[in-house]
Amino acid sequence: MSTSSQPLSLTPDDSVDALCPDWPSDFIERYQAQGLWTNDTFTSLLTDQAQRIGERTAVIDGEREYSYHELNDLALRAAYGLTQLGIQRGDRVVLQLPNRVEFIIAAFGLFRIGALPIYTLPAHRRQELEHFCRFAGARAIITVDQFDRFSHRELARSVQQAVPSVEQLVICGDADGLVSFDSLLKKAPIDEQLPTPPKARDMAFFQLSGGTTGVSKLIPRRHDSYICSLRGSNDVCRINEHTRLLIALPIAHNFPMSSPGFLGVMLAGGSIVLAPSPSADVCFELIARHRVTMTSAVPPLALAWLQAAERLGTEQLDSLTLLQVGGAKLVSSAAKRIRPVLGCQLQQVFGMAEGLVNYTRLDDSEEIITHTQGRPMYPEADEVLIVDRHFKPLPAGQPGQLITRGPYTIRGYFNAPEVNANTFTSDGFYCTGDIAVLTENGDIVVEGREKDQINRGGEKISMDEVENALLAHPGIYDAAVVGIPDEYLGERAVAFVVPKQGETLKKFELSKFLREHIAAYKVPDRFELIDAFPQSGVGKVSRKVLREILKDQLDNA
Ligand code: OOB
Repeated sequence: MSTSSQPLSLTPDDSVDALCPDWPSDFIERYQAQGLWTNDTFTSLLTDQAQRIGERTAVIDGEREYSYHELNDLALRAAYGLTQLGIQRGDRVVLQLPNRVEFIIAAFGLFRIGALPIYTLPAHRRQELEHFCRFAGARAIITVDQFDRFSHRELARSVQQAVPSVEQLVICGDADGLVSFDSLLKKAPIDEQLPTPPKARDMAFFQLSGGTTGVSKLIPRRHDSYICSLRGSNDVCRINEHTRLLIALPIAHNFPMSSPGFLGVMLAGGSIVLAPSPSADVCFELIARHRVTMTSAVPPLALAWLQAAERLGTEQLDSLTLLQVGGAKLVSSAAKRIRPVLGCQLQQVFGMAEGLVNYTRLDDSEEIITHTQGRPMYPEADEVLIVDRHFKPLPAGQPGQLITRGPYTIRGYFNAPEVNANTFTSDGFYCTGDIAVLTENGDIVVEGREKDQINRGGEKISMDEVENALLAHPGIYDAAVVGIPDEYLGERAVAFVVPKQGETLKKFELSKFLREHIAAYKVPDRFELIDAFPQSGVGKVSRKVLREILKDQLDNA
């Protein structure tokens, strides 16, 4: 069991500023002097666009279309409505919404009052939401009535019962007696009715880490450093007001949010098209209907679209010039098929919610685009080192752990001093846990990982977290989760489960049990019931060694 996460819970009135590590002052001055950090905030970004290009289309969500002016107006209404619910500057608000415009309205509403959204995924379930609410002392949850045949409204209700800090629930769709999101939008406030807008150095929101210890850690992001990553991404990806970006991946994830994502496109004055599902049938149709120019996918989705192109043809993809693929390693054989089959350029994206994002460049050779995961968006400001076990930098060609520091890579997780001590070097480098090689040309090739995590087609699974969730089952004595290679997903999860004496466990019941507590993507693809874990000669083995032994057993079976 993990012991490294802080078992702390906050009340809504606790300030989180001191718990969000910041850059040292010499770095702050440097990034400001270099123009990497400016005085812009997400609030100023949207009001500027509303003034500059107010009539242009910002977002398309099904039959609904919003101009920048309308979006800004709705964000201000949401801000006012939220203050009327008692949400104030510095409050944490869990946002759990699928790809719909309310996500953007809610986020910009919260930014305007200086409240801090915590971006959860629609896949998250009770255990995850309760943890985020408790750990951050969230005052409210904003969610949807239902999505994918699951009632998020009831989930929010049960989380509220368990976590006293959660005073308000706001529901998009049928609110069933709770506060409806639409009701927040009734009044257009005048400036004096809203608190002072945020400043560039303020905290803006929390993203979630993939998680290596028991639970996802919260990633504190500030306006200035995050907008820096948008600008860099927009330059590399050549985003402009003609860009039409389709959001097929979950909008709350860092990739479709900021690489360059919907926020980058808003900064450039382009248009965003929200896809309710990533399936090829839905997305190809949206691409054709709205003349989409670019989109982003994880490798299994790109593979699914490659396959669908045989069935659906590619006439609908006429306008698409760029497909970004990232989140997990794209094998070069698949990379090579993107242009010939889908008729658009490929860009590989190797990024992380903690910061650093690497891109292949649009004018790179086909060889670099299909065989590497690119280079940092700011080659001068992003410090990237490949190091050995003693943190000694290695020369090009030699694999080692990638560590990084820069103007948009965090200096520490929220409220996690012990984890931070293990994950950041004393001079502030983030240790990614990724094993990579630098080519002579300076491009990064990801070769593997040394962190305790499974990357299931871009979705990150902490083995610790799943093991802990299994141990909550009354019939389970012990459990260990391992990742095994998979042609389609890159990796899949297998759980080894030791039942308590006299217990008979059914595999499908274990899967059902987990689904009630944690996100479905974390539920192992396969369960192996065994009588006891293998022992080593020298007493109890570490989790890491145990997982290795079990994996070998599978390989040799
Ligand atoms: C993105 O962010 P996260 O936070 O979900 O996951 C980060 C981790 C990386 O440390 C690495 O292990 C893996 O995901 N990863 C890749 C990869 N892109 C991410 N591994 C191999 N090849 C790639 N291209 O996944 C993320 C954030 C922003 C942009 C893109 C991806």
